[in-house]
Amino acid sequence: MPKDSPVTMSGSLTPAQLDQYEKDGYISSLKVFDSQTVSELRNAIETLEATHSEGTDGISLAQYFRVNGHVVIPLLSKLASTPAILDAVQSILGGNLLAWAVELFIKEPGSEKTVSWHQDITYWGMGETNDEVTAWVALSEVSVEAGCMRFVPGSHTNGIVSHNDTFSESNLLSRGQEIGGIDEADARHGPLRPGEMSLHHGRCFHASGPNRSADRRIGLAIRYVTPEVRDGLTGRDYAMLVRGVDAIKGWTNIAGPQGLFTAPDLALYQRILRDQEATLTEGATQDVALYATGENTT
Ligand SMILES: O=C(O)CCC(=O)C(=O)O
Repeated sequence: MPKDSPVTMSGSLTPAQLDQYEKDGYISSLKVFDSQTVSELRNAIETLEATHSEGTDGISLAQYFRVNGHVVIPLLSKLASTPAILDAVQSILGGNLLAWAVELFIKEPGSEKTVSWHQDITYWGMGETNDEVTAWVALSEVSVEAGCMRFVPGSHTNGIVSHNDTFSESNLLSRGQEIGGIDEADARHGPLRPGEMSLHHGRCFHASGPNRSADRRIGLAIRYVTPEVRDGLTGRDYAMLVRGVDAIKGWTNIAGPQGLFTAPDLALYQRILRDQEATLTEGATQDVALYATGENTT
């Protein structure tokens, strides 16, 4: 949104943008960061890659970047509270928001890594909720050539459809899960300039291609939920309150990290992994790494 746009209690999306999200299940090209901020954020991420190339506590940096990095890396936790992102998400989910996951999707220049057609919430143990939205922020040029996301407009009106586990090595998803039979002619590309974001619904079919550009393709995905999502669900899951209140407490509320890779945060990270693993791997026919960790050099 332009800086001078008033943000109302109902959030920053215009009625037309909200209608588009509700009709298509996604909306693209929303400006969040100026170019200076994007370059500082990219620099901070690449500095971490340089200083933590060995990982921490027996876990690679690539895994922290792909799974729950906001629990141990203050930068990622802080990004989940970016006002311009929350203002837009609030238009869709309302004023009580928790960040369930923060992930970096990095494809190196020339990478053949792809993401197959899928719905996000298939294995997340949240049921078929409408109350989960991903904000995906471009921290580099995310063109068609660089492997931006593609979406099937209106596909979020389906329930959760069946996915085949391919366990493909070139797939960035944990099980290489894919929805079969999608006609590419129905898909729309969602290219993003650095600092822009898209928002997508947890049941919207989406995918992405290889990075044929000469630069890294860096995307920050933040998964937002409402307190109601876990109302009545069994099992334990964790989320960080980023706006409003959680009066329901179906989520175990976590605070942001105390510092970079502190011992208590690393212990919490392990606990969350253990508790989430059973949900995310349920029904898999072979061992599943919680998420494929991409090809970061770390
Ligand atoms: O970054 C990508 O290519 C895919 C991201 C994705 O599937 C997601 O954020 O849900």
